Amino acid sequence: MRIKLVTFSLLSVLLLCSYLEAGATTISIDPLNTFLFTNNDPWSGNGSVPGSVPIALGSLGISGGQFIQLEQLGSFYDGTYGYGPGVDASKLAVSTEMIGVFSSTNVLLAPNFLNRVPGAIDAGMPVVTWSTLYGNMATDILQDFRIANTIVQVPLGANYLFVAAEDIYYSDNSNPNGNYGVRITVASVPEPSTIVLLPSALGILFFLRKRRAASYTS
Ligand SMILES: [Ca+2]
Ligand SMILES: [Ca+2]
Repeated sequence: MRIKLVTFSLLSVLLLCSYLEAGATTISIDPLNTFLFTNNDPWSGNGSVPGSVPIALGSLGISGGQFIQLEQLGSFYDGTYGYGPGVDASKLAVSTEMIGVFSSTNVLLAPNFLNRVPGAIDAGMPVVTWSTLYGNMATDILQDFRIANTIVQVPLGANYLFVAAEDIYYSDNSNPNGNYGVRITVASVPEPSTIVLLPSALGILFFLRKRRAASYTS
C-alpha cells in the first residue's frame, strides 16, 4: 500500500509537471520592430520602424485572469558599433532588454503616436522606457512592463500581447544569432478543485490502508 501511495504521489507530481511543460511556446522577436513611439527612426527620414506583431493570446489557450511566465531568450545587437568590415554583430549581440504590453485589440497605430496601442491594458511591473536617440522625445506609456523572467497575471479583457526590444533607436538593430525571443508558459496555478482533490485522494488511500490493516487483525 505504501508503494501504491508513493506511486500515486509521484504520478500527481508528474501530471502537474507535464501540465506546466504543455503550455510552453517560444516566439521569435524581431528587435527591429516596436510598439513604442519613434522619431527620425531611421534617421534618413525614409520610412519608419515596423510595428511589433501582436501575439494572439487565444491561440495559445491564454485568457484574462490566468498567470503566465514570460522568459526573455537570447540577445540582439543594438547597432551601437555600426555594421561593416571588422564588426562581428554576432559577438556584439549582447542586448537583452525586452518590454511587453497587453491589449484588448491587435491595433497598432503609426510610430508618431505616443499611445500607439489604443487597447493597452496595464499589467506587470511598470517600466519607464528611454527617450528617442534623435530629438530626445518621450516614449513612455503607462501600461507596458519589463520582460526578463517574469510571471504576470493576464489582465481581464486582454486578447493580445505586443513584445518588443527596448531601445532608443530601432533601425540599426539585428538578431544575428537568431535567438532573441520570448517563451510563454501558462503557469500552472492548480484549479482550487485540484488542490482539494489531491489531499482527499490521499485521505481515501490512507483510510483504505487502515481498513485493510483492521480486517487483517479481526
Ligand atoms: Ca539600436
Ligand atoms: Ca512605461
